[in-house]
Amino acid sequence: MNVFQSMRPWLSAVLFHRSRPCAALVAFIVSGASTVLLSLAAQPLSACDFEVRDPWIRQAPPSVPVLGGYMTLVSRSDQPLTIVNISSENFGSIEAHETVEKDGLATMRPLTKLVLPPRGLLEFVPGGKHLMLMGLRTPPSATGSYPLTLTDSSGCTTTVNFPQRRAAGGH
Ligand SMILES: [Cu+2]
Repeated sequence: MNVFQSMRPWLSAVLFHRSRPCAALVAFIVSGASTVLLSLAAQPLSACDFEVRDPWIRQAPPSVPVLGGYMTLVSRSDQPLTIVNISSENFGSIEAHETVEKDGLATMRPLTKLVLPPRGLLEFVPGGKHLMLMGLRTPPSATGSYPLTLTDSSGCTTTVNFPQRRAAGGH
């Protein structure tokens, strides 16, 4: 039994649990394995089928209890992709909301599901979908950003730094 065969059960476990460090392991393992698997290694090491672009958090004085967060979620999946959790050690809780106009008033409603269309986008912008970051526990990093961890329905997680940005307006 060669090394690759002995690792096969473990390799399939790794392939089905696609977090970032596991993808690095897969690339490492397949680099010595068959040419079929080599095509996997040629993929970029971003493990999840989604990507977070242009993340930012609206800068606010410490007295403001809730911060607004924005980003563009991009799917590389051919299937609808659901984000099931967004969390950060810096905040007690994070919710996704949508601002809607009702009787001439802007109100917010929680988004119960975050579904990205196949190979499509979900945009979080001021006045539209946004993240509400509540219960600040720890200040931002020295560079002024907050790490947020996003999890999809396959269990794949990615952590992205959200820098603070000055911007006028509400959520
Ligand atoms: Cu809100």
